[in-house]
Amino acid sequence: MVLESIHSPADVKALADGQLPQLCQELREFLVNSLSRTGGHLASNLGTVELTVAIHRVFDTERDRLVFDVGHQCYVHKILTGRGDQFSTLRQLDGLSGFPKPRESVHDAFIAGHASNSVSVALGMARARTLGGKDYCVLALIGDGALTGGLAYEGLNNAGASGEPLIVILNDNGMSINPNVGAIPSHLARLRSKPAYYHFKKWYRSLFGPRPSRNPLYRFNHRVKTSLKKTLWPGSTLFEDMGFTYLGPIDGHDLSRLCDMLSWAKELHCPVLLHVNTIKGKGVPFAQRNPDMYHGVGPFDPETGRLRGEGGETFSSVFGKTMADCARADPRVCAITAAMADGTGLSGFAKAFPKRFFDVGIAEGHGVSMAAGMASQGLLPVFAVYSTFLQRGYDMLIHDVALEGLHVVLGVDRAGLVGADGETHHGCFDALFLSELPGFTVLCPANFAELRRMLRSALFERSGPVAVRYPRGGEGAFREDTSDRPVACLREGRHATLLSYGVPVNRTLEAAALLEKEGIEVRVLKLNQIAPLDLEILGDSLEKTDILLVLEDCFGAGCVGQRIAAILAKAGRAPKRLLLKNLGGTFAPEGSVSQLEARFGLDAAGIAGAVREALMHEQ
Ligand SMILES: Cc1ncc(C[n+]2csc(CCOP(=O)(O)OP(=O)(O)O)c2C)c(N)n1
Repeated sequence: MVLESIHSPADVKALADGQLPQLCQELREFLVNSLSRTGGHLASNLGTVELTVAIHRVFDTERDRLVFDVGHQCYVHKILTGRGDQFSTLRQLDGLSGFPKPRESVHDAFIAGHASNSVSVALGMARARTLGGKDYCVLALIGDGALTGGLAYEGLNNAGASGEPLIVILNDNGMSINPNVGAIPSHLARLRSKPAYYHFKKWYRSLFGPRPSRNPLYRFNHRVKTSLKKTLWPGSTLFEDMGFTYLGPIDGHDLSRLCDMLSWAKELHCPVLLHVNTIKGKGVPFAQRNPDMYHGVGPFDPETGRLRGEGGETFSSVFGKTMADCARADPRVCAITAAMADGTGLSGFAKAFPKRFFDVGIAEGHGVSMAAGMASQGLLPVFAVYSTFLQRGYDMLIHDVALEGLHVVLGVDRAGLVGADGETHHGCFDALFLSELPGFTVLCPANFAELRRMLRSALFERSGPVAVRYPRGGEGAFREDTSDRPVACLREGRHATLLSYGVPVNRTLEAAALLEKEGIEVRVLKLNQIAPLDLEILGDSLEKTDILLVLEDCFGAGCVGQRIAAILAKAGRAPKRLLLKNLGGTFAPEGSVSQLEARFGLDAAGIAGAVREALMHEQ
């Protein structure tokens, strides 16, 4: 076993060339076996095995800075940098993160999770290096999917013109999570079909010996050739036009070619874009056949790839079906996704209404603005987007949607704690930032029936911007549809009032049941609408007990509880004791939702404990 001897990148460098194919084979086996137990991002990592090995052969990630885009493809890097033995804890509470984390290892240059920022971050590092008089290399590893995000172009535009030595490795597999969309993939496909250009460049370079970029004649010729080519041959690549030296496209599974090209890119000392073609899911038939399905998976059978324990209705699937029903009823209804058709439950809609379905790529800001344009012309656009990625579209929500009060509907998926993806992915801000926007209505279903009703109401009964926010996964024990009221009383009690919204209502009811056994009677209130929120909506429902406890799986500053406290204080109607239980000021780590709820005291035991404590203070 070659992999057993690898504990650090130095061990990778020490291997003979002939051992590398074996290492790659063992890495793939390791990924399949390990992820079959824990789940994780399988297909993207299988596709970047050779590329990651080659990076570690040529660069020193302790000194050089390797910036991953999204970072879901960092597993092989983690294995080669001494973290293989922690893979049984991948994406679990206090375990190994599924994304790069500088806190975890010196080899992880930067945090990642959200797409398209790697070139900007890498340029910042390159500038710091140059200003500091240092000479380490800076690399950004970005996929063709991430290249659909506008931020990537802001980075490329600036980096190309900067002249800063920096290497952007474009991992082009033709896939985002689903097949990639838009004009850029077509541009890349055209480049892919012209390997002759690369072969010519390689031959020309070989004329100048083993280290051509040290040869002044080569450097001079390179500059003349680049400017001549730009003037005389307009068919250059987008990247060359932006100031990059473009290398490739090369086969991303050919190790010796990868090492050769990475060394060349390193020698060039300028902004370089290395175009690498890879196959997502490479080497594992079931993943290679269905790379979208094995992009991110739960546990599966390592032989057949059959997923274990998946299936069943989720908030996303109910959302998708309701959207299709609404589209059937009204031809103005359109659906938008930012590269998350499967994740947001819209695949069925896409098949049934291809003309009214728009995948904009990883471009959440654009998705919001496009929805605003559609709404301004009388359509009924619904942008289905994960809470965490909607953060990318905040200015567009303010400027393009809220200012004109346009009737854009947001399906805010993965609101609240999401589990294994961890701190970059929890949907813990939308309840705060959407509620702050003038004219926005924010609805919070706690079960499927409420989601169906609230989505219909958002589309057909309300005006202005409306967000319907719902969590990852399925519904809990609470199934009653209370969506006809802004505030619903689920249970009466005289000792304290518990207020929550969305699926945390389940935990609140469980806590009430626990307390009842001890003779403590709590009222349970459920907010169906967290914005707008005023005294009229809240009524006198919060004043029936001396103690009010507001429970939320979002950040503390600006949370619903704080807004309620301000409303009640202003009216001189604050309860004797008002307690807010939420995530406070911390980023929640990875872990199952129930583990995280317990950690933040938002599980039934934690809530019951908080009530007992509040009652003790009252005595
Ligand atoms: C801003 C943002 N939107 C959406 C996502 C969800 N997402 C994670 S990976 C991915 C596809 C990335 O495709 P690509 O960069 O080509 O990498 P590949 O998985 O194909 O290697 C998407 C859409 C994200 N991480 N960040």
